[in-house]
Amino acid sequence: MAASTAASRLSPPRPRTASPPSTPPRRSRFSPLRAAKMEAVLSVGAHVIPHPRKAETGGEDAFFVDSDTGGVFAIADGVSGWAERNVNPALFSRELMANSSAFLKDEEVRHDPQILLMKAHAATSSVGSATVIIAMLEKNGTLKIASVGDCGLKIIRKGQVMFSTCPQEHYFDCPYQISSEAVSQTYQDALVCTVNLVEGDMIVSGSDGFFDNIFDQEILDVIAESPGVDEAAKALAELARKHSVDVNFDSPYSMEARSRGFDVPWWKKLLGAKLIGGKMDDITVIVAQVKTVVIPDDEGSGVEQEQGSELGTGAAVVSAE
Ligand SMILES: [Mn+2]
Repeated sequence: MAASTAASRLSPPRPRTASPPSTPPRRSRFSPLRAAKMEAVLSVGAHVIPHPRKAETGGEDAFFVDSDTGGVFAIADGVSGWAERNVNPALFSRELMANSSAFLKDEEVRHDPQILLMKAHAATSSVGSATVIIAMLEKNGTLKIASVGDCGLKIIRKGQVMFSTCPQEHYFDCPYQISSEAVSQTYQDALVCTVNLVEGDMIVSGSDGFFDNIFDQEILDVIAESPGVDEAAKALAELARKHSVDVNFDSPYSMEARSRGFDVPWWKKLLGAKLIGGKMDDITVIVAQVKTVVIPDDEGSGVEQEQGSELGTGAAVVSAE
Protein backbone atom coordinates (compact mmCIF):
# COMPACT_ATOMS: atom_id res chain seq x y z
CA MET A 1 0.00 0.00 0.00
CA ALA A 2 1.07 3.56 -0.51
CA ALA A 3 2.46 5.35 2.47
CA SER A 4 -0.05 7.67 4.01
CA THR A 5 -0.85 9.14 7.36
CA ALA A 6 -3.88 10.64 8.98
CA ALA A 7 -1.98 13.81 9.79
CA SER A 8 -3.05 16.85 7.87
CA ARG A 9 -0.53 19.22 6.37
CA LEU A 10 -2.78 22.02 7.57
CA SER A 11 -1.28 23.03 10.84
CA PRO A 12 -3.13 23.92 13.97
CA PRO A 13 -1.87 27.00 15.76
CA ARG A 14 1.36 26.23 17.55
CA PRO A 15 3.71 28.42 19.52
CA ARG A 16 6.31 30.02 17.38
CA THR A 17 9.82 28.73 17.73
CA ALA A 18 12.73 30.47 16.17
CA SER A 19 15.23 28.18 14.50
CA PRO A 20 18.83 28.55 15.45
CA PRO A 21 20.64 30.11 12.52
CA SER A 22 23.41 28.14 10.94
CA THR A 23 26.35 30.27 9.95
CA PRO A 24 29.29 28.46 8.41
CA PRO A 25 32.59 30.30 8.23
CA ARG A 26 32.45 33.21 5.85
CA ARG A 27 35.53 32.48 3.81
CA SER A 28 34.74 33.26 0.22
CA ARG A 29 36.45 31.47 -2.64
CA PHE A 30 35.63 34.45 -4.82
CA SER A 31 37.62 36.94 -2.75
CA PRO A 32 38.42 40.28 -4.35
CA LEU A 33 42.14 39.61 -3.87
CA ARG A 34 42.18 36.31 -5.74
CA ALA A 35 39.80 37.16 -8.55
CA ALA A 36 39.05 40.81 -8.86
CA LYS A 37 37.33 40.32 -12.18
CA MET A 38 35.43 37.12 -11.56
CA GLU A 39 31.85 36.90 -10.43
CA ALA A 40 29.78 33.85 -9.49
CA VAL A 41 26.55 33.25 -11.37
CA LEU A 42 24.10 30.37 -11.58
CA SER A 43 23.08 28.34 -14.56
CA VAL A 44 19.61 27.10 -13.65
CA GLY A 45 17.27 24.37 -14.87
CA ALA A 46 13.84 23.62 -13.44
CA HIS A 47 11.20 20.97 -13.90
CA VAL A 48 7.74 20.51 -12.39
CA ILE A 49 5.49 17.45 -12.44
CA PRO A 50 2.15 17.97 -10.70
CA HIS A 51 0.41 15.40 -8.54
CA PRO A 52 -1.33 12.92 -10.90
CA ARG A 53 -4.74 14.12 -9.74
CA LYS A 54 -3.80 17.79 -10.10
CA ALA A 55 -2.30 17.68 -13.57
CA GLU A 56 -5.16 19.68 -15.11
CA THR A 57 -4.85 22.56 -12.67
CA GLY A 58 -1.06 22.52 -12.63
CA GLY A 59 -0.67 21.53 -9.01
CA GLU A 60 0.04 23.69 -5.99
CA ASP A 61 3.81 24.13 -6.16
CA ALA A 62 5.11 27.38 -7.64
CA PHE A 63 8.61 28.66 -8.27
CA PHE A 64 10.61 31.40 -9.91
CA VAL A 65 14.11 31.77 -11.26
CA ASP A 66 15.70 35.18 -11.69
CA SER A 67 18.93 35.62 -13.60
CA ASP A 68 19.59 39.17 -12.44
CA THR A 69 21.68 39.76 -9.32
CA GLY A 70 23.75 36.65 -10.11
CA GLY A 71 21.06 34.09 -9.44
CA VAL A 72 17.98 33.90 -7.27
CA PHE A 73 15.44 31.12 -7.17
CA ALA A 74 12.59 30.12 -4.92
CA ILE A 75 10.01 27.37 -4.47
CA ALA A 76 6.69 27.54 -2.61
CA ASP A 77 4.47 24.54 -1.94
CA GLY A 78 0.83 25.42 -1.31
CA VAL A 79 -0.55 23.48 1.64
CA SER A 80 -3.23 21.20 0.24
CA GLY A 81 -5.35 21.08 3.39
CA TRP A 82 -6.92 24.37 2.33
CA ALA A 83 -8.94 22.55 -0.30
CA GLU A 84 -11.09 21.22 2.55
CA ARG A 85 -12.12 24.82 3.21
CA ASN A 86 -12.94 25.42 -0.46
CA VAL A 87 -9.76 27.42 -0.95
CA ASN A 88 -7.55 26.74 -3.97
CA PRO A 89 -4.20 25.92 -2.31
CA ALA A 90 -2.29 27.05 -5.41
CA LEU A 91 -3.31 30.70 -5.12
CA PHE A 92 -1.21 31.48 -2.04
CA SER A 93 1.96 29.79 -3.29
CA ARG A 94 1.70 31.39 -6.72
CA GLU A 95 1.07 34.88 -5.37
CA LEU A 96 3.90 34.49 -2.86
CA MET A 97 6.29 33.62 -5.68
CA ALA A 98 5.03 36.45 -7.88
CA ASN A 99 5.55 38.89 -5.02
CA SER A 100 8.98 37.48 -4.23
CA SER A 101 10.03 37.95 -7.83
CA ALA A 102 8.68 41.50 -7.88
CA PHE A 103 10.46 42.52 -4.66
CA LEU A 104 13.85 41.55 -6.07
CA LYS A 105 13.94 45.03 -7.57
CA ASP A 106 13.83 46.39 -4.02
CA GLU A 107 17.35 47.30 -2.93
CA GLU A 108 16.60 46.33 0.67
CA VAL A 109 15.95 42.69 -0.19
CA ARG A 110 18.60 42.12 -2.83
CA HIS A 111 21.02 40.55 -0.40
CA ASP A 112 18.71 38.97 2.14
CA PRO A 113 16.26 36.16 1.34
CA GLN A 114 14.69 36.45 4.79
CA ILE A 115 13.77 40.11 4.19
CA LEU A 116 12.51 39.14 0.74
CA LEU A 117 10.28 36.54 2.37
CA MET A 118 9.02 39.09 4.90
CA LYS A 119 8.04 41.57 2.21
CA ALA A 120 6.56 38.99 -0.16
CA HIS A 121 4.50 37.46 2.65
CA ALA A 122 3.21 40.86 3.75
CA ALA A 123 2.17 41.65 0.18
CA THR A 124 0.36 38.36 -0.38
CA SER A 125 -3.40 38.70 -0.05
CA SER A 126 -4.57 35.22 -1.11
CA VAL A 127 -5.99 32.92 1.52
CA GLY A 128 -3.87 29.83 2.13
CA SER A 129 -0.43 28.81 3.32
CA ALA A 130 2.77 27.45 1.90
CA THR A 131 6.18 26.11 2.70
CA VAL A 132 8.86 28.15 0.97
CA ILE A 133 12.57 28.23 0.22
CA ILE A 134 14.48 31.17 -1.27
CA ALA A 135 18.13 31.03 -2.36
CA MET A 136 20.30 33.94 -3.49
CA LEU A 137 23.82 33.73 -4.86
CA GLU A 138 26.02 36.73 -4.21
CA LYS A 139 28.63 37.71 -6.76
CA ASN A 140 31.38 36.58 -4.36
CA GLY A 141 29.99 33.02 -4.35
CA THR A 142 28.05 33.22 -1.08
CA LEU A 143 24.72 31.42 -1.24
CA LYS A 144 22.11 32.74 1.17
CA ILE A 145 19.13 30.55 1.96
CA ALA A 146 15.92 31.17 3.88
CA SER A 147 13.48 28.28 4.29
CA VAL A 148 10.22 27.82 6.17
CA GLY A 149 8.97 24.24 6.24
CA ASP A 150 10.06 21.24 4.23
CA CYS A 151 11.17 22.42 0.82
CA GLY A 152 14.82 21.41 0.62
CA LEU A 153 18.17 22.31 -0.83
CA LYS A 154 21.33 20.29 -1.20
CA ILE A 155 24.76 21.30 -2.43
CA ILE A 156 26.85 18.79 -4.31
CA ARG A 157 30.61 19.21 -4.59
CA LYS A 158 32.92 16.71 -6.24
CA GLY A 159 30.23 14.05 -6.38
CA GLN A 160 29.20 14.30 -2.74
CA VAL A 161 26.42 16.02 -0.85
CA MET A 162 28.27 18.57 1.26
CA PHE A 163 25.27 20.51 2.56
CA SER A 164 21.55 19.87 3.15
CA THR A 165 18.86 22.02 4.70
CA CYS A 166 16.80 20.48 7.50
CA PRO A 167 12.99 20.35 7.29
CA GLN A 168 11.04 22.20 9.95
CA GLU A 169 7.81 20.64 11.16
CA HIS A 170 5.21 20.78 13.91
CA TYR A 171 4.79 17.03 13.67
CA PHE A 172 5.09 14.38 10.96
CA ASP A 173 3.63 15.61 7.67
CA CYS A 174 2.76 19.01 9.12
CA PRO A 175 5.56 21.40 8.15
CA TYR A 176 6.16 24.93 9.29
CA GLN A 177 4.39 27.21 6.86
CA ILE A 178 3.71 30.84 6.24
CA SER A 179 0.06 31.64 5.95
CA SER A 180 -2.68 34.17 5.42
CA GLU A 181 -3.70 33.46 9.01
CA ALA A 182 -2.22 35.45 11.85
CA VAL A 183 -1.27 32.30 13.74
CA SER A 184 1.44 30.78 11.58
CA GLN A 185 5.14 30.95 11.02
CA THR A 186 6.77 34.06 9.62
CA TYR A 187 10.09 35.04 8.10
CA GLN A 188 11.40 35.10 11.67
CA ASP A 189 10.96 31.33 11.89
CA ALA A 190 12.95 30.70 8.73
CA LEU A 191 15.95 28.44 8.72
CA VAL A 192 18.67 30.81 7.52
CA CYS A 193 21.94 29.46 6.10
CA THR A 194 24.93 30.94 4.35
CA VAL A 195 27.21 28.69 2.31
CA ASN A 196 30.32 29.66 0.37
CA LEU A 197 30.23 28.04 -3.06
CA VAL A 198 32.93 27.39 -5.61
CA GLU A 199 32.79 27.04 -9.35
CA GLY A 200 31.27 23.73 -10.37
CA ASP A 201 29.17 23.28 -7.24
CA MET A 202 25.70 21.97 -8.01
CA ILE A 203 22.61 23.05 -6.10
CA VAL A 204 19.58 20.75 -6.07
CA SER A 205 16.46 22.26 -4.54
CA GLY A 206 12.91 20.96 -4.50
CA SER A 207 9.54 20.73 -2.85
CA ASP A 208 8.87 17.93 -0.36
CA GLY A 209 7.28 15.92 -3.16
CA PHE A 210 10.76 15.64 -4.64
CA PHE A 211 12.84 14.83 -1.58
CA ASP A 212 10.20 12.44 -0.19
CA ASN A 213 10.64 10.27 -3.26
CA ILE A 214 14.35 10.19 -4.00
CA PHE A 215 17.51 9.24 -2.14
CA ASP A 216 20.72 11.24 -2.07
CA GLN A 217 22.64 8.58 -3.99
CA GLU A 218 20.06 8.69 -6.78
CA ILE A 219 20.41 12.47 -6.94
CA LEU A 220 24.20 12.13 -7.18
CA ASP A 221 23.92 9.51 -9.92
CA VAL A 222 21.53 11.60 -12.02
CA ILE A 223 23.64 14.74 -11.61
CA ALA A 224 26.75 12.79 -12.66
CA GLU A 225 25.04 11.42 -15.76
CA SER A 226 23.28 14.58 -16.93
CA PRO A 227 24.88 16.78 -19.57
CA GLY A 228 23.35 20.00 -18.21
CA VAL A 229 21.13 21.55 -15.60
CA ASP A 230 17.97 21.32 -17.71
CA GLU A 231 18.45 17.63 -18.37
CA ALA A 232 19.32 17.01 -14.71
CA ALA A 233 16.21 18.78 -13.41
CA LYS A 234 14.00 16.84 -15.81
CA ALA A 235 15.60 13.48 -15.07
CA LEU A 236 15.44 14.05 -11.31
CA ALA A 237 11.77 15.07 -11.42
CA GLU A 238 10.91 12.07 -13.56
CA LEU A 239 12.72 9.64 -11.28
CA ALA A 240 10.97 11.08 -8.22
CA ARG A 241 7.66 10.92 -10.05
CA LYS A 242 8.28 7.26 -10.95
CA HIS A 243 8.98 6.44 -7.30
CA SER A 244 6.02 8.50 -6.09
CA VAL A 245 3.51 6.24 -7.81
CA ASP A 246 5.35 3.01 -7.04
CA VAL A 247 3.55 1.27 -4.17
CA ASN A 248 6.50 -1.11 -3.75
CA PHE A 249 9.21 1.54 -3.50
CA ASP A 250 10.54 1.98 0.02
CA SER A 251 10.78 5.75 -0.27
CA PRO A 252 12.42 8.23 2.10
CA TYR A 253 8.84 9.22 3.00
CA SER A 254 7.71 5.72 3.95
CA MET A 255 10.95 5.09 5.85
CA GLU A 256 10.41 8.31 7.78
CA ALA A 257 6.77 7.40 8.44
CA ARG A 258 7.78 4.04 9.92
CA SER A 259 10.46 5.69 12.03
CA ARG A 260 7.72 7.92 13.48
CA GLY A 261 5.54 4.95 14.39
CA PHE A 262 3.22 4.81 11.40
CA ASP A 263 2.85 1.38 9.87
CA VAL A 264 0.46 -1.29 8.63
CA PRO A 265 -1.83 -2.97 11.24
CA TRP A 266 -0.13 -5.45 13.60
CA TRP A 267 -1.71 -8.49 11.94
CA LYS A 268 -0.25 -7.49 8.60
CA LYS A 269 3.10 -7.00 10.28
CA LEU A 270 2.89 -10.59 11.48
CA LEU A 271 2.64 -11.58 7.83
CA GLY A 272 5.80 -9.66 7.08
CA ALA A 273 4.15 -6.57 5.59
CA LYS A 274 5.34 -3.02 6.28
CA LEU A 275 4.36 0.46 5.29
CA ILE A 276 6.13 1.22 2.02
CA GLY A 277 5.48 3.13 -1.17
CA GLY A 278 6.20 6.49 -2.72
CA LYS A 279 4.31 9.64 -1.83
CA MET A 280 2.19 11.16 -4.56
CA ASP A 281 2.61 14.93 -4.56
CA ASP A 282 3.53 17.85 -6.76
CA ILE A 283 7.22 17.54 -7.65
CA THR A 284 9.33 20.63 -8.27
CA VAL A 285 13.07 20.41 -8.91
CA ILE A 286 15.56 23.21 -9.48
CA VAL A 287 19.14 22.36 -10.44
CA ALA A 288 21.70 25.15 -10.48
CA GLN A 289 25.38 25.09 -11.31
CA VAL A 290 27.81 27.70 -10.03
CA LYS A 291 29.82 29.33 -12.78
CA THR A 292 32.16 32.26 -12.91
CA VAL A 293 32.08 35.01 -15.44
CA VAL A 294 34.83 37.49 -16.20
CA ILE A 295 33.98 41.14 -15.78
CA PRO A 296 35.35 43.34 -18.56
CA ASP A 297 37.12 46.58 -17.65
CA ASP A 298 33.91 48.57 -18.05
CA GLU A 299 32.55 46.74 -15.03
CA GLY A 300 29.23 45.01 -15.23
CA SER A 301 28.06 45.20 -18.82
CA GLY A 302 29.51 41.87 -19.94
CA VAL A 303 28.08 39.99 -17.00
CA GLU A 304 24.51 40.77 -17.81
CA GLN A 305 24.90 39.38 -21.29
CA GLU A 306 26.56 36.19 -20.18
CA GLN A 307 23.98 35.56 -17.46
CA GLY A 308 21.21 36.05 -19.94
CA SER A 309 22.57 33.47 -22.31
CA GLU A 310 23.27 30.97 -19.53
CA LEU A 311 19.98 31.23 -17.79
CA GLY A 312 17.83 31.57 -20.84
CA THR A 313 15.06 33.52 -19.22
CA GLY A 314 14.83 36.46 -16.93
CA ALA A 315 12.47 36.77 -14.04
CA ALA A 316 9.49 34.57 -14.50
CA VAL A 317 6.92 33.09 -12.23
CA VAL A 318 6.18 29.56 -13.20
CA SER A 319 3.70 27.09 -11.88
CA ALA A 320 3.29 23.50 -12.81
CA GLU A 321 1.92 22.70 -16.23
MN1 LIG B 1 4.35 18.99 -1.45
